[in-house]
Amino acid sequence: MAYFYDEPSRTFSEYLLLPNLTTKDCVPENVNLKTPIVRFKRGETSPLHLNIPLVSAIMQAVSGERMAIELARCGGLSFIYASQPIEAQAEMVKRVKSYKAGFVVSDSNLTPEHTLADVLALTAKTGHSTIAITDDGSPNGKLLGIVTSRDYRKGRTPVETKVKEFMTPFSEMVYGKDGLTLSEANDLIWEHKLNCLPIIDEEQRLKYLVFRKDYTAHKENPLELLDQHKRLMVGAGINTRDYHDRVPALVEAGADILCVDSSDGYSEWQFETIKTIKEKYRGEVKVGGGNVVDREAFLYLAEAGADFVKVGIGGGSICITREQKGIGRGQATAVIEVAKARDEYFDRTGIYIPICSDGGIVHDYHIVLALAMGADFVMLGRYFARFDESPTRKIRHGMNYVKEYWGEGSNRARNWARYDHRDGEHLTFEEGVDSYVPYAGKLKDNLDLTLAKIKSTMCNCGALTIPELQKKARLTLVSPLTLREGSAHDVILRKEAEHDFS
Ligand code: RVP
Repeated sequence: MAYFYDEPSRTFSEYLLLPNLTTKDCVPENVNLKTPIVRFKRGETSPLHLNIPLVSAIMQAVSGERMAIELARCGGLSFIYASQPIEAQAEMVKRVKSYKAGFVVSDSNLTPEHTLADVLALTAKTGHSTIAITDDGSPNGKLLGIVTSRDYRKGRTPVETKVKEFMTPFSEMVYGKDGLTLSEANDLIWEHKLNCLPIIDEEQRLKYLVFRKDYTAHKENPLELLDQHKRLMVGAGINTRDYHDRVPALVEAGADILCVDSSDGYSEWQFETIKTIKEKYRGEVKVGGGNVVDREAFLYLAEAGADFVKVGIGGGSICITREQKGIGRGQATAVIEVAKARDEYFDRTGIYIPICSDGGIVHDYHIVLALAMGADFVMLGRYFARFDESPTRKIRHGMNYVKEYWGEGSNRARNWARYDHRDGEHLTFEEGVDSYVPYAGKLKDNLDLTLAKIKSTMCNCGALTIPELQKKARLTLVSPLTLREGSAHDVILRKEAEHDFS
């Protein structure tokens, strides 16, 4: 006879946290959200961690290079989507790895033979007043001079004047050599009262420009997630089909961590994929597995060598797997059970395997619930899809803007490898929808607010770190009436009243 669970499976909205004693030192400024992302032994620390417990979903509509750069700058991590050709994915990873905060590739360049008219036209087009003068007018040509608005008088200097006649020539310029740190570049900027410092290589070819204002921005990102070479960290999705070719390309491109992207990770294909990668690279390449929703599946992937395990089936905002196939589990119950299995595995083996709650985060407080239930970090799709940095189009919808957001199991993404049934390279039926989400602006602005809420809740729970929250949290199930009590009730909201009265 089939096995029946005694309890229904639950989702985040069915739980609330109870406050614990808040001591005086328990204030948001003292909360540290650092969290492990790969397995480690008792008494040691994880070789990789996040500075904030959020990663962006392995999805075409979410994790491109722009998202990866901005999220890593804020302390989190993106997993570049796997549903694209290997070369294209590796190129995205490379571009994130070669990004240097504060070092920008010059986008306004001319040659000494151009004229002031060209300078004015370019300035009008780009909005930038600093123009690098190189031998071939390219961003990486030999640097011969620089032009800023201080070098000419608009309306006075004849527009046909050649750039070489009014530019600041290389011999009179202050510049930095490639390899300089941002802090050293900043010292030169201050010492010489510059607005912009060009960085050149040994052959005097222009590499980057460092602007004074960018250094200030860097200072505003103290949580930046960097590797040991001070490059931004980035993850990448893989599948169980072409991993023999995809993994070496991603490793070569510099990916810091991989994750098998599968809607159901409890399979021999996934076991084999993880085990092969761990053996081939002698544990050096970090790879997570999933998705799972129960103890057995977690232990199975733990045995394969997974560095972290992702939890969640059918809870994603764009996911219709439960409707289509009738598989899945309430996200809260899945996280609670897998976290227990993780702790049990740790007690037995001395190896801690972080778990990631993936999908179904609707409100910011759901993130704290997931962490309190034992998740070490959470993966979000819808949340990040709303921001400028997601790779999709922003479209006007009535008086508002929306961004496109589609599931990997939709016909639009055609990520057949994620919904692997080994019956060819196609999706037999959809498990995801194509949708829109309300546009919400810049990632950083939204993230700051979300993190402020997370920290504040943690203080209510008397926890300054995620492990402390996991240990101390007290959670209660809520009845539907308690839920109603939790939002504004039995009042006429001013906004609605004003609308009715007008
Ligand atoms: P959400 O944050 O609720 O939008 O969920 C994102 C998650 O949904 C992804 O990380 C992935 O696990 C899952 N997903 C992605 N595509 C689909 C689908 O088409 N069914 N589901």
